[in-house]
Amino acid sequence: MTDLARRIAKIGTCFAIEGRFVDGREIESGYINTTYLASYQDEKGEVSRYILQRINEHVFTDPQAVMQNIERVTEHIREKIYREDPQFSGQVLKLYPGHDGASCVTGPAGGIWRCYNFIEGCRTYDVVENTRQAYEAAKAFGAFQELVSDLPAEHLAVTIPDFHDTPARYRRLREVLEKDSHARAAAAKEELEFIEERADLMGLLLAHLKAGRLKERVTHNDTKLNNVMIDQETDQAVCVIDLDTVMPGLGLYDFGDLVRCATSPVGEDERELSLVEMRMSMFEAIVQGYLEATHDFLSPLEIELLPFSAKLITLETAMRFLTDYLEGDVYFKTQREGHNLDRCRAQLALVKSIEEQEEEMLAFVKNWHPA
Ligand code: GN1
Ligand code: MG
Repeated sequence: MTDLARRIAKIGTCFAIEGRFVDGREIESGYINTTYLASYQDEKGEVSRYILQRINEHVFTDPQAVMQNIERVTEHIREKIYREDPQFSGQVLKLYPGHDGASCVTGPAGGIWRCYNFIEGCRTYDVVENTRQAYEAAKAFGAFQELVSDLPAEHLAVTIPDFHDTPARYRRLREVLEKDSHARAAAAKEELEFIEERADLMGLLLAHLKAGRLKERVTHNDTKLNNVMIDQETDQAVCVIDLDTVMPGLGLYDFGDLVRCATSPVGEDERELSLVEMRMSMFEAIVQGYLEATHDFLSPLEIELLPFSAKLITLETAMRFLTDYLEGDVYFKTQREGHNLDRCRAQLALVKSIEEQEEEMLAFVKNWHPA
């Protein structure tokens, strides 16, 4: 057994998991938490797999509040699915508690850990391969919003304040730029100008919220494509994962983030910017999947703002990557020098591509009608 597998086995002993530990490895796709996949074998020889995950306490300063939100949301969804469609009850995230019944534990070498079931027969994608996957991912996030639409937003804690407050993200970028603690601002001059030119757009959604024209809902807040488990054989979306940022928010940011992650043919850190593109075919599939699940409860204004939300969240994400680059890469995990700057540049290329097609995107949304 490798040292890593041994460490994973030790963490696993903290949880109420049945069977004998047989194998463990790291899953490296997230930027924030540390995630391991662990396999256990029972007496009959059957293998069950679990996710063991360490919560990044630098990002989530109140892990208990995060866990409470997740418990509330998973229980709500499980009960509802069980009532309406019991066959799907195994395809929802389930927390395995520690031996004292708590939903998270302190690991043998420290850190706050939790354990989930692993959804079998599925995989995740960083880039969509076809419109079917885009449609399915959007339907899954839409269905998630629908499932929690009757859960009052105030029942959930705000675990990261101002998470999708784009003007606040801009202010923070400007503060970090002012300090320029790692002398990196000069490398990002063009990017900073591009962002500045769009400063007027940043407060639009929050202004609608403040004026009562948009409603706060329970939202996922991290609708990355690789947060949907997709069935390997049928390409059907089975389950939405990564519920750490589930909290009160605007549904539009969730939709927009999906367009950001699932329309470009290349990854979010692509260096060859000419390859970054908002593909209309993928956008149409996303609108289709999302609205099929949500049109009953979305307002006309929310529907009209869908294309704008894609531009806004992409700009916001670019600012977050740039802020982290200027601060010395302290928030997002990076794999190479300048990784956060590359990510920022790819996001801005996507903003440009969205702007070029915004009218067409709006026309498609306005013409959409339920079948
Ligand atoms: C982070 O952990 P992960 O990779 O799912 C981030 C998201 C960003 C995303 C960009 C808590 O998500 O907000 O959109 O990276 N999560 C947090 O890829 O900040
Ligand atoms: Mg996440």
